[in-house]
Amino acid sequence: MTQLVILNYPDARLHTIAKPIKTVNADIQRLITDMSETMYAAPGIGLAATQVDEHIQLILVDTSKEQNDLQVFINPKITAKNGLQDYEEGCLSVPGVYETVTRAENITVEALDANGKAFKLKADGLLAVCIQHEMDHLLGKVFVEYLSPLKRNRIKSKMLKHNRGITRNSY
Ligand code: K2U
Ligand code: ZN
Repeated sequence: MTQLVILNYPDARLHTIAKPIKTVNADIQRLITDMSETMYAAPGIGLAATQVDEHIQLILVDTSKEQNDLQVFINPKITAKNGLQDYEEGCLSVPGVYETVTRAENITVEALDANGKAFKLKADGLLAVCIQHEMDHLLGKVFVEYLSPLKRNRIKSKMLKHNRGITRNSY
């Protein structure tokens, strides 16, 4: 298993639109394994392939307390949603930033699982928030884009300094 590098905002690659997966093969299953290791090590409760610079429609979610209930969504589509909920979100691509975002409270998601089998899931609460957050990544959208331009620009400046620090210390 390999831990993958997570892209940091405002890396332009985070705004790439992910392509559908045509065949769930061994390469995809290897990526799922590597992404799960990366997510649990972060630690995080979700991760999109976009964040590890793989621009295909694949997201992982694990909102369980014991972090032992990995859910894989390939080519996910939201087919129904209702209600609204506010949640203070974070993002592994924007470390140290937590801001409230409003999203649908209840969603129905249709996707393929890690074996390529189609399934439908009804989700609410944190699971619904996390799935919507990850699916935004597949559209090239980072959660800070829901914030005011003033807040977003402050976060961008903070992240540019943070990223410079990482680059400087990596030699
Ligand atoms: O996309 C990511 O960076 C993964 C997020 C998923 C997430 C964001 C907001 C709300 C729920 C899930 C990371 O797991 S951020 C870490 C985190 C963990 C628990 C609750 C909120 C944020
Ligand atoms: Zn994120």
